[in-house]
Amino acid sequence: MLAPSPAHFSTRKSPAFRIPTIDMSLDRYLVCHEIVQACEEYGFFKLVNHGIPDHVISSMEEESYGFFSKPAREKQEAGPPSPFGYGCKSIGLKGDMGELEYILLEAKPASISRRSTTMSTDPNKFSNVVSEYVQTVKDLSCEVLDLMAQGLQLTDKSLSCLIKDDDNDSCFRVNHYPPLERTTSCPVVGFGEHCDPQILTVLRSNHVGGLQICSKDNRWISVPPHPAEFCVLVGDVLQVLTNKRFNSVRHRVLANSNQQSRISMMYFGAPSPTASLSPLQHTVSPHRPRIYRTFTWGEYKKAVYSGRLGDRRLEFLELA
Ligand code: GA4
Repeated sequence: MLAPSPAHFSTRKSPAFRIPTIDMSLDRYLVCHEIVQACEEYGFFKLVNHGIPDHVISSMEEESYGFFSKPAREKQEAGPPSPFGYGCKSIGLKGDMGELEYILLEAKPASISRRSTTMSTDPNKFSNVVSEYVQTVKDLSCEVLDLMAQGLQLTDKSLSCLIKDDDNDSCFRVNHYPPLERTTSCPVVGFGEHCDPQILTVLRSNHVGGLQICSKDNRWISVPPHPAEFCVLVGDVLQVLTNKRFNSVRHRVLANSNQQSRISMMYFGAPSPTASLSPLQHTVSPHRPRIYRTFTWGEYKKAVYSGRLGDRRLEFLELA
């Protein structure tokens, strides 16, 4: 069990707080503006009226339940999780632990298809369902990045081109948090606090809660679960590209003892390992001098994967 640090541990709900929610069916200009505001304030927002068909979501959820309900020995055949496969409790390579099991996949149809043979008795179906979900959420991510670019007055596709690159390093993860066997009076952390290193994360969960985001004033805010909504999380690379106008959001997941399993699925949009990254023009000005040096995603990923989950890692990219 991971004990939360007392200084950070507050589940108080602020009555004034409302999770930013973007209705994608509204006027584009308004949507761009709201997205930029949410990314500046929280690095996080929810999306409604996103246009993703119900069947794409429900099939993905069914395949996830199907996989996680298999006997442990069969699931282990799809492991270990590094770089891709099945993982149970252990997160990353440096000893972090969580109250979950998960699948980690490369977000590419050919790779999904290869992995499916170890994950399902009907690999074709599994592969088609996962690939369709990933492609649909990738398209949504590109649309969101284009809206962000417009809101920031950047050139049109300056953000989405990074994850559209054939050599993009995006990945897909499905987490399963089984209900805790013991009842506890204090909350237990299911997935420890961290920021996602990529450009952005698009997350969807079933009806079971647990996700919390950290506000600028260090309060943990619970995100109400909604199976038909998507959450967008700003990642470290987007923080760099926007010269810290947007902040990557620290988040964590609390385990629950209410007899219900939480399933969440995340698409992590990442650039090519060789992509050269630095604050984009227009985000740098005499008022807002450049904060980060140029680096490649490959270089940053290597540093991230050799650290602990909760590390604050962007500091080493800051210019002196
Ligand atoms: C956090 C975001 C994604 O889930 C992930 C995670 C990765 C892993 O589970 O292997 C990491 C974590 C994540 C950041 C720090 C390192 C790497 C575990 C860990 C301790 C797949 C990712 O890209 O970075």
